[in-house]
Amino acid sequence: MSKNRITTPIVISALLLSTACSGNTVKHSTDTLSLNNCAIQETIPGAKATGAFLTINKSDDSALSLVSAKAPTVTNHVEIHEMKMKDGTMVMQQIKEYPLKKGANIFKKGGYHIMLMDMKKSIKVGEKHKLALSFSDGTSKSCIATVKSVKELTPKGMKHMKHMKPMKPMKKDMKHMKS
Ligand SMILES: [Cu+2]
Repeated sequence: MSKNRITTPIVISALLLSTACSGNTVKHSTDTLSLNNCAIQETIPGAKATGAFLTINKSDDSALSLVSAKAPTVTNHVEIHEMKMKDGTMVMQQIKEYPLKKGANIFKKGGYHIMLMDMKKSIKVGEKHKLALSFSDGTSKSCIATVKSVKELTPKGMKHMKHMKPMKPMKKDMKHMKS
């Protein structure tokens, strides 16, 4: 009994201390991240949305998430998307945050990507637009994304993927997925 009474305050103060310490010593996320191969896909005629792709390289294993993105010269509506199997079809849907791992975090066509929606205008190959990313520690970092063609941004073998029928293990996994 008396042991518990003593333990609780110690745990709390240790937690407070560790929070205070990490606040002082943790690196600014912009020091640990580099944004590479920033690109936006050209708009297909009639489309008001397109994808933005890049690789976020993280030099340490501190906890940090990508929480939002902006492309002010193109749109005011940007989302972070994931690709998911749903009822045997590959669909994309918004995620609130993307936890960054140490090393390369790749946003590409067919995988995690930045979705530019409700676009003000169409964009053409060769144009450059600022892509600004915001992180869970309140910092942000930007890169200049080059507009590239659909062909250039489509990973090899992706067309083949479309023709594949969903396999049974995928359907089984779906049951465990939320939303
Ligand atoms: Cu998307």
